[in-house]
Amino acid sequence: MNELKKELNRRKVPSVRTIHQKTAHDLAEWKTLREEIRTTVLQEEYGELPPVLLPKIAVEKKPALVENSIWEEVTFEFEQNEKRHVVPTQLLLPASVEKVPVVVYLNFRADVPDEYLPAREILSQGYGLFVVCYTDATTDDGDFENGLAGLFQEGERKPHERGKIAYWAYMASRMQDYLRTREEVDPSKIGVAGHSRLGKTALVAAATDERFSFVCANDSGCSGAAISRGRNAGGERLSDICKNFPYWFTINWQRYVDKEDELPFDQHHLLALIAPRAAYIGGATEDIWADNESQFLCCVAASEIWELYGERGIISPNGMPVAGESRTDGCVGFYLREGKHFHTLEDWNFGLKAVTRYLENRREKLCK
Ligand code: GTR
Repeated sequence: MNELKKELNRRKVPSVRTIHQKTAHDLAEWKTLREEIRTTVLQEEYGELPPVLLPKIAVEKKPALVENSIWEEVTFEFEQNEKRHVVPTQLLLPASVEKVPVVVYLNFRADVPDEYLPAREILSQGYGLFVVCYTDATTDDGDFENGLAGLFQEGERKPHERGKIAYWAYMASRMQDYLRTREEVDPSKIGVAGHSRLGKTALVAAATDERFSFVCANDSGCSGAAISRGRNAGGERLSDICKNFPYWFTINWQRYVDKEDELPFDQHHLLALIAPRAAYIGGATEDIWADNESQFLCCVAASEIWELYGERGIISPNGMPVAGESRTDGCVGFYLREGKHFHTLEDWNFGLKAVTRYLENRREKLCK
């Protein structure tokens, strides 16, 4: 661990307990400071999520994907300022005598199963899935007049106003609202997952909605789970992401291009907003762009906040995992798969194994 702390110092990564020259020394102080951290991260990077709307819901049954499960198409109809937007989602639940855990999954496509979504295998592990194609919420471009963005954005975006990631995260929270109305679902076991830009989105959803009890963020990289300061060669930097995808973020985020040292926070502050709930971060060996070391360091740097809660953060006495290994015995974890930028069954298995262990341990604790 000492080597890791040295690397964090070398990169001048600020303590996760500190922002704007204020430091939280204990849990009570953290609970106050975290609100300032959340406000700052949103103001500078993603934007505040829109106010909660109560959509009209329509449910249509579909043929089950596997035996002993249900599949329903759940349609959300949002209305605001005399504008309407409809988002189709897919709910798949395994039959069970007990209430089931469910993963809200933001995907690039509406298909179930999908190359990123081995739905049969996930259901067979006892997890339900609630899936949305992210562009059905609002498009992945600089147009803020369509979909959910069109319901809320008034005129030109101001520097602190939300980018697209905040809208996608908002959709995940509205899906959670609906899940909590379903008696088959255990409301204390609803999590959120995503890959790449949607891994970033899953982190924002979990950081802003405390009802999510776990998050799995796969290959989320720059402006996701990777520390921005002192990036490794070949890793995506703010200059890249702000040039290619400025609309994912606030306009404020551009101010830190090539000035990462001036950031009042780093991505471990985002991760720490999820404490004391579970956060599992996935990387792939050939995904240099997402910078695995920076993602792993983020887990290490955020972990002390879990310790303030009396929980374990990342447990990794021997440093970073090698390919095929996971460090997921704590409430924060990192796993590394061999191969390219992708959301594979192996990633899902790493993540769900960690989540299952977390949920079981938590139950044991509650029973004591
Ligand atoms: C890349 C982007 C990454 C990642 C990825 C994706 O081009 O630079 O940060 O988000 O797209 O979402 O597919």
